Formats: sequence, structure tokens, C-alpha cells
Amino acid sequence: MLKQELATNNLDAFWMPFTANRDFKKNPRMLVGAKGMYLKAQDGRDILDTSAGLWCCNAGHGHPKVVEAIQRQAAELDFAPTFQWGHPKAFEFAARLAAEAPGDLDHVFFTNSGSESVDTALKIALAYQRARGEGTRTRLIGRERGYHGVGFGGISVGGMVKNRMWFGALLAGVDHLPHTLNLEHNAFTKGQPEWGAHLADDLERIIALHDASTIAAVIVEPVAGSIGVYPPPVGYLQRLREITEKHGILLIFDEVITAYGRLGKFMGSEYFGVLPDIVTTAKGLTSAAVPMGAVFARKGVYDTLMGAAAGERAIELFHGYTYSGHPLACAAGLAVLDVYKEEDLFARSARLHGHFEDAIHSLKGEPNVIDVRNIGLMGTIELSPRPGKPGERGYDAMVEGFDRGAMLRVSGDSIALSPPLITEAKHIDEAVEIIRGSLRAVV
Ligand code: PXG
Ligand code: PLP
Repeated sequence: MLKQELATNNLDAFWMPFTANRDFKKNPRMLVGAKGMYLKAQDGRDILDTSAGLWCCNAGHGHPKVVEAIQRQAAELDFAPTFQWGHPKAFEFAARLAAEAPGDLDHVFFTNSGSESVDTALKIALAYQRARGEGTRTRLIGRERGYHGVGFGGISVGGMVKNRMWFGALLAGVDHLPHTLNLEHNAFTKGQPEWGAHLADDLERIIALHDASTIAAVIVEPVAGSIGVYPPPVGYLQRLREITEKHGILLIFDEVITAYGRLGKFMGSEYFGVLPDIVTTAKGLTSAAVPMGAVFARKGVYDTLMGAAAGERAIELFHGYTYSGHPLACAAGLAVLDVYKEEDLFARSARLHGHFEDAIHSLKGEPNVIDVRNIGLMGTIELSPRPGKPGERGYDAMVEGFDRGAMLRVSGDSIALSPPLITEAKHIDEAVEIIRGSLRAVV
């Protein structure tokens, strides 16, 4: 009896990630169920999911096909190692992903999260440079305000100060491009801003400082997500591609948020027409039903590492996770790919973009709104911070939104929107009206 009570009432033991633990445990926002576009709160209310969980439940919640695939797989093969053994679904899933990916992004390395995908990509980049006889290329270039997860690699190339400042000196040999947000030039832009492509030229400055022969890779999110949706200026990603190519530097797109239909395509890379050398993904890969990440590498990267190994019995890359290609995750992912196809969710997301754009830009003029940005089915409403209290207004809006029946994902004073791709126009309208009410209520 006592044990049962502890299991349900004691919130103390779970150290919650990226959460104000003390406030949450006083005023919990507990979710106990989910179906389609809605979560179920513990008090029985339906809560609209405006953010696809954490930008991840792209196929919506509890899709019967996905549920069934996971159940079947758990009964058939719960686990098989992928170090020196294999199971068919891992190969099938990788082959299907490679077939969908643009260009010659033909090889897939499985991880369990976006953070692991980022560490994997950075390590592949370093190993690739060494394998092709360019072992002096050890520097990694990220971007200010970038989010690349929470591993030491990811926070080193990442650029969010709170995620870095507590954790020591981080990786050596990392430099950062400037971020691309500029409200003076670009506030309330719909889609990609015209101003700012020249910010990519800062890479030439960094190369002039360190020399290209010391630089392995550049990693950026094609659309900065977590910081609050910064669509890239027109031409910016193309310019990064040109400069990296010219100097033998790998270009890594971190598409943990932008892949799997968020921009109406399999990858953001296709949306922008820029082919990077490595792409990191997670989240929508399995619609978050089972944790999983996947790193895509172009043929030349893979072939170089295969060719450099000392014979066919040599391991070509000393890297991997116990759960790389976990059977439950592969089963979920295969079912999710079917759902994306059968329900045509990427095209549907592309079709809804115009309605989404008009709806969120209608929040211009509401109290404290200083910018609205959007691209594909991702957008943000940025609020001015209360003087000396950054993040408080955003936090209050989140709490208010929950009372009004929506889960709002807030980063600082930005409210991010990234609905599941099954969203209908009426859900977008419902989300925007809840945000409007919340903004008027919190002031
Ligand atoms: N790269 C990018 C671009 C991401 O957006 C990660 C890596 C790390 O993924 P994992 O699976 O290790 O969390 C992410 C994750 C938010 C939010 O609300 C964003 C993320 C995760 C949780 C919350 O902004 N991005
Ligand atoms: N720590 C220890 C002691 C381990 O034995 C292992 C894996 O064997 C790990 C960490 C890494 O775990 P994972 O492969 O799940 O990332």
C-alpha cells in the first residue's frame, strides 16, 4: 500500500530534465494519455499538442499501426545485438531510409537520440578526415545559439549559453559562426528572410584564422529550432555549402527537428536544395514512439572509411551504442514510414503551410509580441522579456496555456509551434486562439 502511494504521489525522486523541478513538483502538469492531436491531463482534460511533444510526434499520438508494430515486435524479437550480429528489420529500415534520402546519403548509422546522432556525426567527420590522410583536420565549427543536444560534443559545437556555461571547458578546437537572427532587418518575416546570406561568409574569416587544413567539419541546423525557429536567410545555406566544398570541410546538417516532414519533405536539405555530407536525425524518425536516431552519410564518406580499414575483418568505425538499431525502434520506424506514405503526411504538411503562416502572424499586435517567424510547419512567437527577468513571461504563458487546454513549448520568451503533421486547420486555429488568450492574460 505504502509502495503504491509512493509510486503515484511522490514526485521527489525523478530528477526532471530541462525542468524547473521545484515549481513543477508544487504544480504538476501531469499527462496520462494521448491520441492523435490531443494529450490527456490527469484531471481528465484534453490538451491540444501544439508542439508534437518535443518536436517529435510527427505522425500524431498512438497511431494504431505503430502501436501494433511495436507490440508484435516485442513478442517476436525483443533484442538482438548489432555489434557483429544483426536482425532483418535494422537492414530493412536503413535501406528504406536511404532510398528516401536525397542524393547519395546512402548509409545510415542508428543511434538512440539526437544527442547521440550529433556525437556520432562529429566522430564520423573526424575519422573520415583521418582515413583520407587529412588527420590534421580536427577542428569543428558550430554556430552561436545552435542546439545540438546535450552530449559533450553537442554542447561544444552548440551555442546556447546556459547549456554550456556550467560544464567546464568542453571540447578543444571548436569555433562558432554568428547566428542569423536580426530583428532590426527581419522582424515579422514570413518564411526565409532576404537579409543575412552574407553571415555565412564569416566561415571564410574562421578559415583564414585557423587554416582549412585544421578544420574537419561545420555543423548547423538548417533551421535553428530549439532557440526559437530561425529560418535561414535566402542563399545562406548554399553559401555554406560552397565554402565548405571549396576547402575540403564536411558540412553536417543537424536535421533532428527539420527532417521527416516538418518542412514538407523527407529532409530539410531537399526543401533548401542543398546537399550536405552528413545529416543527423531523430525525433520524427519513429514519431517518438520508441527512442531512436539515425545519421545519414554520403557514399564518399562511407566508402572512404571502409577503404581505409586494414582488411575485411577489421572494424572500420570504433563507435556504436548497445541499442543501435534496436528491434522495437526499427519496427516503430518502419510502421511510421508507412503512415507517412499512406496518409501523405509530408505533402499535407506542405499544403497547410499557408494557413499556419497566416494564423500565427495574426498574433502580431498582441501584448508583448516582438516577432513572429515561421517556415514549413514550425513557427515561433517571440515575446519581449520582462525587464531583468528573462523567461518569466514565457513561463507564465506556458502555465496559462495549459490551463486553457494546450501544451505550449516555450524556450525563454519564445513560444514554439510545431504541430503533429496530422494537424488540421482547425487545430492550428485552436492553438493560435489559446495563445492569443494566454498572451492577453499574462501581460
Ligand atoms: N539536434 C537538434 C537540432 C535538436 O533540435 C537534438 C540535436 C538533441 O536531440 P535529443 O533527442 O538528444 O534531445 C535536438 C533536440 C525544444 C526542444 O523544445 C528541442 C530539442 C529537444 C527537446 C526540447 O526546443 N531538440
Ligand atoms: N557504461 C558502461 C559501464 C557500459 O558497459 C556501457 C556499454 O556497454 C556503456 C556505458 C554505454 O552504454 P550504451 O551502449 O547503451 O550507450
